[in-house]
Amino acid sequence: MSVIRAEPFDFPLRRGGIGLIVIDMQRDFIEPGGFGAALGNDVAPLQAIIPAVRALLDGVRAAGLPVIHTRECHRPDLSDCPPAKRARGGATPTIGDRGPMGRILIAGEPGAEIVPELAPLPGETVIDKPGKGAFHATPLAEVLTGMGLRQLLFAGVTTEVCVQTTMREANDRGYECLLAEDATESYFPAFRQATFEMIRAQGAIVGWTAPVAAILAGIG
Ligand code: C5J
Repeated sequence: MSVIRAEPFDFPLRRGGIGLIVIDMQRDFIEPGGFGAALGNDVAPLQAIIPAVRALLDGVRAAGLPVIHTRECHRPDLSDCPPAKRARGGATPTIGDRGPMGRILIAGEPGAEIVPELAPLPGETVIDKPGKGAFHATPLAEVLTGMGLRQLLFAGVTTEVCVQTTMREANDRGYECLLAEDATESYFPAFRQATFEMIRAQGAIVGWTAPVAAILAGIG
């Protein structure tokens, strides 16, 4: 069996059973004028990972492996947005309000779209999710079962929120999960690093981490 050189130990690669989930690489988190910026964050570090995510996407696509993209967004009537979520953060504008890229985190608005460099290809699955985790109130569990996957690669933003939440949910569902270190980013560098350490602790209690180059070498 081939492996991906990873931490805390090599990731056993079960060919045919692995796919990539790219979490929330949306304009609302990555470009000025979106949700992330409205919360007072510098979005530049998130923009900087676009080439690494693209390299991972290209390699996974070239290997013929499935790709799933997620988008954190809500229905225009906000019926799937708990008032507590909308109220938190103290941001103005907030979810559902109008900003430079349309209504913030609302499906169909320009800000909710994935950045053009990472746009889904025809045939790739796109999951719109109202929560931080991608399994809550979405068909992701059924999609993964239908694809016959047992292992998942993860990339996207933000590391400690939507990426980690989804990775933990997948881990609990029995998937072996590997996070691409240089293809994920946080508005808080210390949170990103802490997430890596939490994932890898106690013998890969949530999963593995590895650089994109190591992943590409393993799946190539
Ligand atoms: C956040 C996300 N951070 N995609 N969303 O609100 O991580």
